[in-house]
Amino acid sequence: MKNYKRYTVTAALPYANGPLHIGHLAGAYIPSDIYVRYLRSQGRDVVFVCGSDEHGVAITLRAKKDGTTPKEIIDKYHKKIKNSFEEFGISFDIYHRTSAQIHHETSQEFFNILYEKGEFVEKESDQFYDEEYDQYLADRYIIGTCPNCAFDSAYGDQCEKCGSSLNPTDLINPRSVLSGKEPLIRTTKHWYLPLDKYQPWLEEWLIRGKKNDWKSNVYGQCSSWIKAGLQPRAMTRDLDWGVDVPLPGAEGKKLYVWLDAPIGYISATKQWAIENGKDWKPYWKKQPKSENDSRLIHFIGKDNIVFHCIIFPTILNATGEYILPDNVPANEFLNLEGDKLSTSRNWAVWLHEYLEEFPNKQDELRYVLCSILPETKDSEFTWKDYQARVNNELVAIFGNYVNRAIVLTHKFCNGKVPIKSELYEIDKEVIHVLNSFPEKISSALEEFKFREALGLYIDLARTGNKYLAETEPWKFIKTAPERVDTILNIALQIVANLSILGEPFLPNSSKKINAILNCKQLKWSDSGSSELLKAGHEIGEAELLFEKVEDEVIEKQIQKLKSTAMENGKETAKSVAPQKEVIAFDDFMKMDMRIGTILEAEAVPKSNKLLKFKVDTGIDQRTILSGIAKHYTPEEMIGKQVTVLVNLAPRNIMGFESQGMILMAENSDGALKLLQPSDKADDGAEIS
Ligand code: B3M
Ligand code: ZN
Repeated sequence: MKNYKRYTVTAALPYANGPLHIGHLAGAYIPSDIYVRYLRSQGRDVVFVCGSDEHGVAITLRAKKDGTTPKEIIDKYHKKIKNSFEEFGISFDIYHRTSAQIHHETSQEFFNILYEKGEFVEKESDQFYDEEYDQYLADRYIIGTCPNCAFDSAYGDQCEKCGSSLNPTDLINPRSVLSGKEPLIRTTKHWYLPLDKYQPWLEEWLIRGKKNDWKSNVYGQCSSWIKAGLQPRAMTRDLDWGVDVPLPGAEGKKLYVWLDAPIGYISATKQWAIENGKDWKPYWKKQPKSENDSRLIHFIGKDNIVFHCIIFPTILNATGEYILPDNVPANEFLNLEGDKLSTSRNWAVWLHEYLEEFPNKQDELRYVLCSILPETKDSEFTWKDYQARVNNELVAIFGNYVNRAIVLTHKFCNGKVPIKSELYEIDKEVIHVLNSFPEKISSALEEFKFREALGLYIDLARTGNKYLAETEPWKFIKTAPERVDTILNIALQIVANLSILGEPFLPNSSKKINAILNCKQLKWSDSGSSELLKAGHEIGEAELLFEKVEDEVIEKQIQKLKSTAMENGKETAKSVAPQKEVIAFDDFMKMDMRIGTILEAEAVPKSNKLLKFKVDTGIDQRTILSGIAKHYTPEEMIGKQVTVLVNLAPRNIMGFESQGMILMAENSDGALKLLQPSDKADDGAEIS
């Protein structure tokens, strides 16, 4: 585990165009905060920066939607977002904003460095234009169908569904967000970053250099993007909101938001340095060889991978002066109750609302979200799972253990840490296990495996519970009080360790434990020890760390979401299942799908779901079973043409061999629909 001289940790700058929800926390902010708290606890030199992303079309569109100005939007939401982060203990060293003067200056400096080095290519190009609004259409002003995943509301610069980075002209059926009409094409001049020129460098630095270090979901997206061949990308826009292009004759041109936003990490660090009497350069600029030991880590969500792993490093590298990201442990998406989180559909658990409805329960949400972080694939938040994890893990294991150790100490040892005398085998064993926890949790955190690290942390509380259950000190307080003292001394040392090791995950609970133990926050390096609390030390009163979540509390949240779904004209909360993991084209080609005709159909004895068919697949006639008896009768199926996956391994179902699968579409209400050719097709016609 390499110990760097200093750490620059960034978390994605949230657009100041709306409040934060649990998806934001689960994407970049809880992982980054855990990582930084852990580093700080080890006494390492860390700067943790973030801020509001206040430019770009996301802001101007929100202003247009709300009938106000971009300035009013960013002032409103910058404040709201900053407050949510503070409330949830996301411990940035600075939460800055890209509308600040220092950021405009820093971004323009970057542009000038690259411009003067001749890194940009000045080019006239066709740009979508909305005649009705007399406006060029860049980024989120233009939507259309994603050429990669067919998502029908992909933006002009990226597809939020599959994460692809796009040029507006890549979109199928492009439409202006302003007028809703198909846009015109007009030529306009912009300054392009010739990413194709940096392809060899990226193949070396990323494809070969990061293969073993970066998470597979991140590395995979980057390598497929690079291998597809990098294209020049415009780094300026025709907009009236953003950082001015610092060139004569460039009136009306702004820097592309994804050029200026990542530079926001640097301008935030500059501002932090000013406010704290520090030098920002060692955290970002290459230092003399001996000194050049800064680790830059970007925490983001998967839709920002390309910008943080390819475009921003290319810009940093092109200046020749900056360090490059050592790792970008991007998370995938968090979904909510079977549907994608959506600001526009109000399908979210908003942080400011959670804080109102669950006062002082930030650690509970930190815990649940950390337990389900979408570290390598999308994951799901449900209120039932929230209740189960709080009640069965935080209350029943962690909180219960701490409370037992404290209550027993007050009951049998007058509220003082008792003397530890002769150690039995079981004591030596639990002390040995305790010694191993810091290293195990550290290793997981150093590899950005936050779910695993949290699971290990709760195992320490389980270890404590098991120790008390097996030693049962309450049984021999009269016969062997010194034995009771030894057991409770060790139990209290475990509690003290839970405070140190838990601080990155559950900072408030850690503080509460310190108050109960009447001791100050100890350092990570102290953890693992069974000598943290000295005999005779007076502890504080017992206090429950967590409360059970009652059914009605959860039911209220679920009903709130359902009514939101109804307002959105959705009969049920579920609408569209989230997309599965992206697959390679070759994987798709392994499937052999054909058109077939149903020759015979009958119900399957003892089953109310299955129908048994004889299908003419054009290749042969074969038996296929399908779970559609609740949706179609045997009679109505005969003669229908269907889509068949013919090369699926045969399966034995209710005593019959089913040789393939009839493909169906499932509505959100569970209704099954046959996939049929639009008109008569040949049996055996191949589908691709
Ligand atoms: N503002 C977040 C987003 O795409 C974007 C991140 C910028 S980090 C420099 O929602
Ligand atoms: Zn897509």
